[in-house]
Amino acid sequence: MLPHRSDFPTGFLFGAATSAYQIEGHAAGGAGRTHWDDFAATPGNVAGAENGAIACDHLHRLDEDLDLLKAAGFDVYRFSTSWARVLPEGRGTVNTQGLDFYERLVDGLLERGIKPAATLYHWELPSTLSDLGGWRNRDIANWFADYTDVIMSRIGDRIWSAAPINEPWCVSWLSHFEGAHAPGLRDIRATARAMHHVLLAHGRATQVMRGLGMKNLGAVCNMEFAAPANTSDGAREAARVQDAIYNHFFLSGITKGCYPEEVLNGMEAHLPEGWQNDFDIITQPIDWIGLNYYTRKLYDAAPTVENHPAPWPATVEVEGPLPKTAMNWEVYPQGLSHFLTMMQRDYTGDLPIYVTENGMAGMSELSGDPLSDPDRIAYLSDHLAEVQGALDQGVPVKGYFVWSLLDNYEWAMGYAPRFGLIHVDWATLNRYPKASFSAIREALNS
Ligand code: IFM
Repeated sequence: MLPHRSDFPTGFLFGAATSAYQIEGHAAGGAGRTHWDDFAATPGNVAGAENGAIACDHLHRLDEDLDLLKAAGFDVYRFSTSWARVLPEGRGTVNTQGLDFYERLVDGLLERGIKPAATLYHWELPSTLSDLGGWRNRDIANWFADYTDVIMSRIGDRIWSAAPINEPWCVSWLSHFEGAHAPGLRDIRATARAMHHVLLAHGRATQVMRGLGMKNLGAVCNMEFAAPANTSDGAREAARVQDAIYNHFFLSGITKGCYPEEVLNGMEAHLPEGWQNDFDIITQPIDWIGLNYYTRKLYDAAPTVENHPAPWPATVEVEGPLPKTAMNWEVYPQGLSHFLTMMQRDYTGDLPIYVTENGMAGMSELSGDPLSDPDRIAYLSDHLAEVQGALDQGVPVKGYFVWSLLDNYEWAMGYAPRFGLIHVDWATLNRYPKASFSAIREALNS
């Protein structure tokens, strides 16, 4: 059972979130190749070498999907625009079909009384820009600013809120240090550059959108609760370092104009020259901050390698004991209120906070009408209770977005994990609402 709309402050917004490459069907509509197409085509990177070529075919089923958002009673829809759909080569020639599509999307939302919340980058970098070094190349900040200008000159006047980049940690650390997402690098210098440039691009895009007269601009960071795997000093230190990398680096850069000491200890030597001079751009004023939250991780000190100390950050992940989702992620709702209160206390004060993503993946064994997904309802309910707890403590949480409206392309895991309130049959692409969709509809419409 989900809490009702009336259990939240008046004006609290409920939304659903998706992203372009995960649902649109990237092969259609004149979009250019992206580094995710390249990454997925490389053996071993993605389950079944699956990519986003068809995904949910949202491009051709836009009205049906917008009707589902409306039927659920959502106030706001968080979607992303694809850089490679707007500018297939990353720069230069505009794909007018792409601009037309995003205009239809925004107008379709407004016609249905739903607020459009746009994200400009949710991971599908045009391959041509990847060839030039992608997020390692400082020029990306200006390429991104130019793309922002093109898309927002067309739809910015009707956008309710906008954020430049989804989850800077994934764009940089996960993709350049862990090699788990495109471009699949494992290189500390590339990582440091990507971590800094992603924030520079955030700042440049924010400047462009302000220049266009847009309001309600924010930033979306993902966070994972980092806990020591045992009581040793080594485990405590490992959790502290991972917490700094994951949960403080980006927020600190954007809101305070500095990076945490624990991260600089390992990364400073690899940051681009003159990084300290970029904070005027990075700390552009924002109107809200978004938190994407799913899980916690346990850490221990990495063992020595042939008597040599493990290189920084010298941490290893340890499997945790809590129940897990289909992503093998522990369910740890308490982390959500932890981060909401931490963000307000240490970084953002009175700035509105939105939970811009939260949800869980199941596998496909669903039956019944509507399709039964009690674990998802419990997950959402437990996390919404943590939001209520934070509200009770005075944290200015203004809204909550479920990830995700539809089952979709879950990046390196392909199409097996299903995050949707709506089941998508991958053979027919038909949509089937799950019980969690009905539970949301009751909670929002009653
Ligand atoms: O599917 C992703 C999304 O693209 C970004 N945030 C986390 C989700 C679940 O892994």
